[in-house]
Order: sequence, then C-alpha cells, then structure tokens
Amino acid sequence: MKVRLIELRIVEMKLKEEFETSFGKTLLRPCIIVRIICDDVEGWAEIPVEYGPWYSYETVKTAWHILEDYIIPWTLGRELESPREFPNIVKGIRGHNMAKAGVEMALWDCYARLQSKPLYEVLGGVRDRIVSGVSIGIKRTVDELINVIQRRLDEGYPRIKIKIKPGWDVEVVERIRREYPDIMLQVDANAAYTLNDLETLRKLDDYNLLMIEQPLDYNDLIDHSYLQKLIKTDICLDESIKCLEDAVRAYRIGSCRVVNIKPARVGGHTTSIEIQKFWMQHGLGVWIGGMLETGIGRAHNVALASLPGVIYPSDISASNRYWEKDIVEPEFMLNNDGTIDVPKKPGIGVEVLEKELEKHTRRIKIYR
Ligand code: OSB
Ligand code: MG
Repeated sequence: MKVRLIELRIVEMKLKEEFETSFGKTLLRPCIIVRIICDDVEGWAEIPVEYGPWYSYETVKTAWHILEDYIIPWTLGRELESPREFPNIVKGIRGHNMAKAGVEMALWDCYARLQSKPLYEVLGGVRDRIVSGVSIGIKRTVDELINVIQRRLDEGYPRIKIKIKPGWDVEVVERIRREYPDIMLQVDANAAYTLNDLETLRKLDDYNLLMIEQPLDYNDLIDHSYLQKLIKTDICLDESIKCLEDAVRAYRIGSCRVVNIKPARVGGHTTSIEIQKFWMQHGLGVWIGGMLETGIGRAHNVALASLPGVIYPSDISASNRYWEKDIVEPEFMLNNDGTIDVPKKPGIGVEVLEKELEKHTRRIKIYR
C-alpha cells in the first residue's frame, strides 16, 4: 500500500455532560482527526489529545507539530506491506505516541479496506460483541453521583467505574457499596495518590472493587509494585504503560495484574496487540480504555476490544453517553445485554458523516 495523502484536522465537540477527573474538567473535547489515502482507499483515525498536558504531555499543538514536521514527511509516499512496519519508520522519534498512533491506526483502516475485511478481523479479533463499561466523573455531591450511577445501570451498563481523588474516595465508595452491594465497580485515580496515602488505599481494599486504576504517579512502576503486595485488590495500570517494554517490566516486578490498553497511549494497534498477547500468555487479562472519543476513535477501540486477551469490560460506552449527535453512522449503541456490536463492514466499519465533521472542524490541512 502506498501512502498518497494525509489530512489532519482539529475537531472540537461538546460533551453532553462535563467530565471531571483528578487532573481537571472537560466540556469541550478537542481531538485531531487523521484521514489517509493509500492506493485507492481512505482510512480514518482519531488522536484524543487535550488542549493542555494533563492526562499526557501530548497536546493538540504538540501532536500537530510532531505530525507535520516529522511523522508525515517520513510517511508520505512510502510503500508498506502492512501497518506493522510503521512503528519502525517512526522509532527515531522519542515518545509522542498519540501523534504516532493517529497515523498508525488510519493505516490499519486502509489496510483492512484494501482487503475488504473488517478491522477487527485483521487485528485478530475473536468476538462480534464487546462488553461495555461506563466511566463516571467526579461530581459535586455523592447524591448526584448516585443518581448518575442509577441512570447508567438503568441504561444497561454492566460495569461502573468512578473517578477518585484525595477527598473523593473511601466515603464515596462506601456509600456506593451500601446502595449497590453487588455491582461490578472499579475506581480510577489518574495518578492522584502517593505512598503517603497508604492508609486510604488500604481502606479501598475492603469494598470488593474489580480493580484500582493508576493510583500512583503516571510514570511509576516501582511504587505500584510495592503497593500491589500490600493490597488484595488488583491494580490496573493506565498512564504508566506506554510501550510493550513497560508492560513486560510491570509484569516482572508485579506492578499490576491488569492493564488498561489505550491504543493512542502506546502508539497504535501494533503495540496494543503485543501487550494484549504478552499479558494473556502470562494468564492475565486486559481491557480497552477510552479517552472520550468520537465515533472514529471508538470504532478503533471496539475493534481492539474483540481481541482474545480482553477479559474485562472496556471503557467503551454508547455514542449517546458522550454526544448529542456522533460523527459516524451508525452510532454505537448499547445492546440489552450490556454489549456493543463490533462493526462487520470493511475497515472501521462505520461511515464518517463528513457534513457533521465539517461543523466541528476548527483547522484542516492536507499533505501530499
Ligand atoms: O483515565 O481512563 C482514563 C477520559 C479521559 C482521559 C483519561 C481517562 C478517561 C476516562 C473516560 O476514564 C473513558 C471513556 O472514554 O468513556
Ligand atoms: Mg485511566
């Protein structure tokens, strides 16, 4: 496949509800949408960057810069056998995995379409439905949170994740468990604690949580390994796992028992597949995380969640949990059994609504 054209656009969409985590609040969600033409097919992907370096050091501006000045010139005009070659093309660029993933994942969409196969199939997926979960932000009051949880349970989400931070943790979980003793419940701290908070983290161990996600520093593996030995609840790492080597090290020293794989965070599908495989070979499971994506990024996440090593519910909710109107058709819907269907059409399997996309586009540039 020959890379003939790459298009970047900054897209900004308004969430139906503000989303608050330990690192801040989001209402206007930006992203960079990548469109690539290879031979005679078009592929799409999404870079879930924010305006500021909060979840990751990468931002809308850094991703655009790295793409325009390095990744795109190194990729345009290339002839590839498979997107699996892409990580090697950009390996001279340190970090900037989200920028890299944007091109890598659009290449996977092209690759699948060139074979007239759905993306999930070329990635090695084995399921036609994935188990959905919902991630609920920090609210003003616990009552408000309980109302949202009830709404999500009524909608049919089989697993609830809540965001926690110091001061919004044990009491909140205690209250949820009083109201809902048996639901599948997990918490995500987005790196808000240190080992000085051991007391709090130990208390969270008493509530039969499915896992505690990224309690400690966003680069840490060592302190998590120490913590995992002191608590029985599984630790799940998100921010700390940026490449296959991180996952291997985390396994060796026991930093976690679960990995949240976000393809954007690890540079794309190729590395995501490797991490999933490594974790499965060692008898452990992963799930696919979300970054409040539009239907384009969601389609990629859904395809990845069909891999055999994904044994926990993923942070992949229906389109209507995020947006008034998504930019793809059909929108992603929640089935009665709490699953989401994996698209069967070629590539990402959903159609991009270019008129809708146009409405939300703030900047566009074509490279050829
Ligand atoms: O840590 O998983 C996270 C959203 C933005 C940034 C980081 C995270 C999240 C979520 C949302 O938890 C998951 C979703 O897309 O529904
Ligand atoms: Mg997380």
